[in-house]
Amino acid sequence: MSKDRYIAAKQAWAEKQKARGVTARTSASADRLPPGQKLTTGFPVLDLGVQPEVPLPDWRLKVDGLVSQPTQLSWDQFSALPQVTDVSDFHCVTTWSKYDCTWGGVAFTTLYDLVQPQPEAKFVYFSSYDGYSTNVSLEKCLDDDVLIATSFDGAPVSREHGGPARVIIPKLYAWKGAKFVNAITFLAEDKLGFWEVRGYSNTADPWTEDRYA
Ligand SMILES: Nc1nc2c(c(=O)[nH]1)N[C@H]1C(S)=C(S)[C@@H](COP(=O)(O)O)O[C@H]1N2
Ligand SMILES: [Mo]
Repeated sequence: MSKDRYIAAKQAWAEKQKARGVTARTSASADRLPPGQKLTTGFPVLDLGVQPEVPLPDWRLKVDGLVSQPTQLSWDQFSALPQVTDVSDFHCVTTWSKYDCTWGGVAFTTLYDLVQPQPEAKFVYFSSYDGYSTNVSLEKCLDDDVLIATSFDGAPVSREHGGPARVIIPKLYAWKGAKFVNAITFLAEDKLGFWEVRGYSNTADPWTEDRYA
């Protein structure tokens, strides 16, 4: 499917769900699988039909916006930051979930400390090499399981899964984690990302089926 048709189809789906009254639900599931999700053992690929090829010498991560120390990191500089590993579950809004993903990389809080956001910074906007973007409140980004991941299950994150580096925010639906990330911008006002402007929830909590805005 072409990129435009794919986006149009996904947007139409969101509108149909909304018309059926499926927006936020309050029924939370007590077990590990969020309501409305099905467990998968594979690892589906979701993208915009573009998997940009970014050679490591060309890769950059810009961290800017309302920060005291804006920076642009090369791959070597990024790799020299403290590395962490976290095991988490992955929930895609299209109803599949995957358990026990082992992600390795740099904690969001490490970048936060590096650039020293100003007190007015309350939102984070992520931009990617494929033109994707997504937005998350700063508060949600500061959980210790939020990573800029460069490895998955012990191997470099593959290109189809968003390598060289992708964001992982396990407590939110996976569209909030930008694959192929290349900029992280701290903002005072919220700014909607790619799917958020197309009908997807701004808050994206899997446990309340917070799928569509
Ligand atoms: N840059 C970029 N990041 C993205 C996407 C995308 O299309 N482009 N899709 C999002 C969606 S909808 C999901 S479910 C996950 C999918 O990650 P996966 O392809 O590794 O399963 O990436 C998210 N991050
Ligand atoms: Mo998704």
